[in-house]
Amino acid sequence: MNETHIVTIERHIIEEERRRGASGSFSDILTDMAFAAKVISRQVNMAGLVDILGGTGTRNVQGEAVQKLDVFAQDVIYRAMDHGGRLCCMASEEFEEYIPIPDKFPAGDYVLVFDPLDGSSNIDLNVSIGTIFALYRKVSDAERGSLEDCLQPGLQQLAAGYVVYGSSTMMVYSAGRGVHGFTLDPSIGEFILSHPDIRIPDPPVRSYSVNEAYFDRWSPAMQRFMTDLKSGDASWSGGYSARYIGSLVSDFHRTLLQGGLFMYPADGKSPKGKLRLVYEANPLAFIAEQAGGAAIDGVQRILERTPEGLHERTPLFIGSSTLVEAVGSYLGSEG
Ligand code: AHM
Ligand code: MG
Repeated sequence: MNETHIVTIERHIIEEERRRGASGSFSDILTDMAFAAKVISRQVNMAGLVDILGGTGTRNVQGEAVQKLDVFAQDVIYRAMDHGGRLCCMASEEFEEYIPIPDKFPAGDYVLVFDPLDGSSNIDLNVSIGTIFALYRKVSDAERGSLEDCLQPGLQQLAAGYVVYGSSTMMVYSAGRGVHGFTLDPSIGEFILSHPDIRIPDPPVRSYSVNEAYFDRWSPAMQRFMTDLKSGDASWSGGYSARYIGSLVSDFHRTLLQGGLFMYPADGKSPKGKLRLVYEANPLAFIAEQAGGAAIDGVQRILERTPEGLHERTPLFIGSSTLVEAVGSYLGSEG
């Protein structure tokens, strides 16, 4: 008889809650997130069929073109979360300000931050995209949250996760007790545990992930690291393949499963890098560390940074600890 247990994400979340002796609110938010992910996944799969491709003609707060599927994903997550009485506020990459739970609904003690659909420039190309999220506990006295609640250091995250809409849809989450991956079976509409207790391999499969077209804009230390990574004489250098999808969740997902190093450095054009600390770097850093990996901005551990703004950008180096330490030893000495 096949002894493998079949565990749905809902069952897993409830069992985690029992182990922690938690209240249930927290589990309900994760379960609602899994539900929203299924709805978004269905729509992503339909994107080539329905008249949803292309821009809406509007721009988000970063000045980038917003595509219809981003708006859809934003709306689904918001509507799955606004009325449950568990959140006090939310913050989304698509909104300039944080979003208090409306007065008509009860407010709770948790804060949800999310990037509803990352990598949206890839939608038209049938390249994998993703959703990223994190949960914090409210720290202010404001009933419906405040900016302070959304700008907590990543170390305060209670849970974080992402969904990758790839050749299959997967949801990966951590509530501070390891990292667990679930694959959506679309025929029954359930996320099933497929990757229990994920650890980032170290030593990794030798691959690095960076937009190397920007090499000339990088600092001398970053350029030196890249050159040495490929052909240096350190134990961690040489023998690499380059893998860059240009879709953060997918590039991170590969790095999580195979090990390696994902980089989005600062450069002459984007002195603070491109990725967002609150919505992208912090949740993925939490997951990387829970899986035995590491994440830095070049100098500092990502999770120790206190965000100054909701849409603050940061350089990001994330993956197998050995490689994150290696790049840190180059960039940390830059001065
Ligand atoms: P987005 O939030 O506007 O979709 O941009 C973020 C994306 C990431 O998914 C990806 O890692 C990065 O932009 C790629 O940027 P570049 O094209 O500069 O390499
Ligand atoms: Mg994004």
